[in-house]
Amino acid sequence: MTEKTIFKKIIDKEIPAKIVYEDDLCLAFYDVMPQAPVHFLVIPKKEIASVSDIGPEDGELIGHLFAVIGKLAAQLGIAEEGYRVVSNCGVNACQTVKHLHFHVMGGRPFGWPPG
Ligand code: DGP
Repeated sequence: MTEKTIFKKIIDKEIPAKIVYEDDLCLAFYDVMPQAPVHFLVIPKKEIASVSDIGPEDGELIGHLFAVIGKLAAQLGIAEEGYRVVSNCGVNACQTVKHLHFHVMGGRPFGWPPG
């Protein structure tokens, strides 16, 4: 059996996290290495390794995750000035945790294109 990812352990409440929001399908919690004044992660409870592993059957779930992102961004006060949503996928994008996650960052300006 493969070892649980750190995010699966957070879902299973085996390790603590500063949880922002939780429902049957997803969990949102603050990133331990924040890159912005507000930086939280939104993850599905379903174990999907990365964007590359999203299937057509996940359409409703992914839509739900983005609805949650928008709602939390508004609640946490970053929606008006704008925020960035990022999903690192694979080695070149520096994905370190192989459980699909969306970084939601706000409270400062972000450059484009990214470095
Ligand atoms: P990445 O896989 O590169 O998209 O980033 C994973 C992010 O997860 C990284 O910004 C740090 C964060 N992270 C890693 N381990 C933990 C943890 O145990 N708790 C929390 N809250 N965040 C974590």
